[in-house]
Amino acid sequence: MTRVRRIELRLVGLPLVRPFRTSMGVSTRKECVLVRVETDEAEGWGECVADLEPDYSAEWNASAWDVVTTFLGPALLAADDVSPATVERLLAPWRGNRMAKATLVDAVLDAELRARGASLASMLGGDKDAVVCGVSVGIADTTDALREQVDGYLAEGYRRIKLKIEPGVDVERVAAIRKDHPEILLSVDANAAYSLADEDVFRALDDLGLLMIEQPLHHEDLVDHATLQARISTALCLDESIRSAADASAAIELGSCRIVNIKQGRVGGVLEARRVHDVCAAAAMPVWCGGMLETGVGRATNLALASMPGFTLPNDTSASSRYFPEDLTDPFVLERDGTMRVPDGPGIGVTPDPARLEAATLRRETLEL
Ligand code: SMG
Ligand code: MG
Repeated sequence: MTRVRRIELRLVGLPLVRPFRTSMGVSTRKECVLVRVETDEAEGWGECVADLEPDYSAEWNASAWDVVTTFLGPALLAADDVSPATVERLLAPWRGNRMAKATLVDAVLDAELRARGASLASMLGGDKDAVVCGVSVGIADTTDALREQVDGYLAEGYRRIKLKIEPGVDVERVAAIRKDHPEILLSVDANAAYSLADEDVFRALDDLGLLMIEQPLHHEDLVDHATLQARISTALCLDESIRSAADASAAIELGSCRIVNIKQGRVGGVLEARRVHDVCAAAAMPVWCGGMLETGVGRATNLALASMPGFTLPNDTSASSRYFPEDLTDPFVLERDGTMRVPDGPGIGVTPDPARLEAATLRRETLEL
């Protein structure tokens, strides 16, 4: 029987090394909720993938903060036994809010693993000690500016380039990069900016030898994606539309995609992410680990997840230097061969540097037994 004694929330802010533009808008800084739980046995860390605005999903930093402090946190503090086996059930009475729930699930899991001295990767049955990394490149002002960024990332060793696209800034840009680099793994991510009426765009992209087209249609759609997948030969990958293992099963059944992007924060934490992985593995559907511009805490979690056997495509697990002048943890570094080491210490294997954490903290609150 393990109790949660204390839950510390912090809103942290970090500048980004360069603005990140997607079809949803431009991000110039990272702000997210970090949670530290103290159980009878150990401390555990969780990072919320919600952002400054409810654009990628309905959740955002203030909603995550509110639902943790008002409902989810008090429920954990009141429970007699909080463990990886019980935590999801304790949070289940409240619907949705998967990003907020993920933060607590991951923190409880981290604490339990730290107490046992086991790494998250080993608990998940990871079969690699390093994972292959890609990089997600924001929409640039000009094709030449995009070229320069892509060339820089390829020189660093990234093994897959993903270009963000939006209506009007798509085929021509992608074709230019494909012409420069006929052999690389190249994909695009639309963040739900298109509809079935954009068939010409999809037909043109279909000729560019892309690894995948990520989330072209509505952020909750499965049916139109199935229609589109039947019309083009390039694999569709779903990101926003997959909020659970049940969604993944439905997507498989409907033929909505041929690849799944797993973000543990989007599906309610690492335990549900493992179920998404398992559902996909049973259907021989390749998966890869997406990113939400996480600090080192979330990155460590993602690397452990990506070490699982079904993660066979390059992941959006880029180096700390791709995101931040200075990360909250020791920086994650890209190896020359385009891989990144999976942390092997207890739990997620990293903790924030106390001074950097303090300097980045914008707001804090502690919930106690
Ligand atoms: O963490 O490297 C990263 C970012 C990867 O493109 C990325 N994420 O839809 O996959 C996606 C986006 C969502 C974040 S936009 C704020
Ligand atoms: Mg995406």
